[in-house]
Amino acid sequence: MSRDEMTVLQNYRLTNTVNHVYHNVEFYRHKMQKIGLLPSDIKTIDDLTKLPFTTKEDLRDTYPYGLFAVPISEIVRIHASTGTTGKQTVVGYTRRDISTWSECVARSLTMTGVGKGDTILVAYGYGLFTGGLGLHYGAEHLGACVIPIATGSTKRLTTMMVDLEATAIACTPSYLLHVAEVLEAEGLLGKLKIKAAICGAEPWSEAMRLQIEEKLGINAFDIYGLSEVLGPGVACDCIHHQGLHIYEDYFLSEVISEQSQTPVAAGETGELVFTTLAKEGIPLIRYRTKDLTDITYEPCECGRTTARIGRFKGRSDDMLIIRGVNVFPSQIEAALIEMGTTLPHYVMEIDRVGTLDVLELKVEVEERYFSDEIRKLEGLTRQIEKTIREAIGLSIKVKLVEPRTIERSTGKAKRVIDKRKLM
Ligand code: DLL
Repeated sequence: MSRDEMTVLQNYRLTNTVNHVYHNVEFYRHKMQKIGLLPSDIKTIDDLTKLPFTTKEDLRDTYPYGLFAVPISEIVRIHASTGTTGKQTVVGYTRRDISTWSECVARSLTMTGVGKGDTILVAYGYGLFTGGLGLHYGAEHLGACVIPIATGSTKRLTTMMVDLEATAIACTPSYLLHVAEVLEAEGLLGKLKIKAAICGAEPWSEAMRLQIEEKLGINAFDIYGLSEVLGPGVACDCIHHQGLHIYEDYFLSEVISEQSQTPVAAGETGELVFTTLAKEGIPLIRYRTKDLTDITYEPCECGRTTARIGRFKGRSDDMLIIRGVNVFPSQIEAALIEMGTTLPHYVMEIDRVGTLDVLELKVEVEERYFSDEIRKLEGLTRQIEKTIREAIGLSIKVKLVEPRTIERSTGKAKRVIDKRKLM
């Protein structure tokens, strides 16, 4: 589809969505009335910025059904956010929404080369989290054979991977690295038929993606999504790995400056904002994701003309401010992986000692470092401290720990323990 054709479709769908929320969601009607805006004032996507933003807090304040635009009798599925703070947020899907979602996931899988004839292990959590069922329906829609292994036993997963000759796997990237280690320890790496991994649900660096590809001898793809907007399948990268293609016929995207709340220039980093264009259950207007990325409208080498978002820098609410310096966990991850001397498992602990914030990075290294002379371990520790200091502009304390001492997660990895917030 050309950009002009896409714009025509987006204009049409935006006006429909605005009418839908104005007439069916009191929250939006009030918000629009407050600024004297009528649905007829929104004629094209150029009018988008006239519309107010929606935030996660709005979803919480209207919990559970305040932003639903259809009666509950039209809803066929509920999911809820997995957030660790605050009240849960609940989202609902009509039959058509489920079909749109499956189509978006099917498009994503097609980009990764997965289709009919493939056997895919879906190792995301099933349940209120959107990962499991989202990937499941999308893969079935394509005609692929789904193994709904979910989360739980890594041993069962590695056995099924080999015995059932799975050709693709979908799970979080941090968990896949753990699975790769287990496969290696079991001597199973050479027995795999896996060709693609569809990873997402948490920030991960390009260095980590390449590490997964190398360890498993596969292609690793980045799939993005959030439950408020849909679930997995809002965007995904193609074989060229030059950003994630957004399904712009369903999601109108903006990247804005958090401070000025106005669009940043193409290529500049800002907060991603989505307006859903075809959702019935919970249509969202200018939803602020807090996810930080950049956007390009340049056509991709693969031939797709849709906008692409860059690898995520993290979330604005994951950004740590330590002694006045802004730090993203992904910067530390990229520096560690680039060094190549540690294992990919780490956790950051931030504490306040007196009035000073201290960041301690615990990172796993191979067993042999602990049997070598203590001098070598100390040398490596200083080297990592120096590399990270140069990467983030802040001195930190590094503690090297033995393999498998940092807790593994089968879902989203917990990389940060901020003891300052716990006090
Ligand atoms: O994590 C949906 C999902 C499931 C996406 C499976 C991909 C695969 P939530 O639990 O609502 O939904 O969390 C959404 O996770 O706002 C991002 O901060 C983060 N996130 C999701 N995918 C990526 C990704 C699912 N590929 C939140 N890269 C989002 C970086 C991601 N962060």
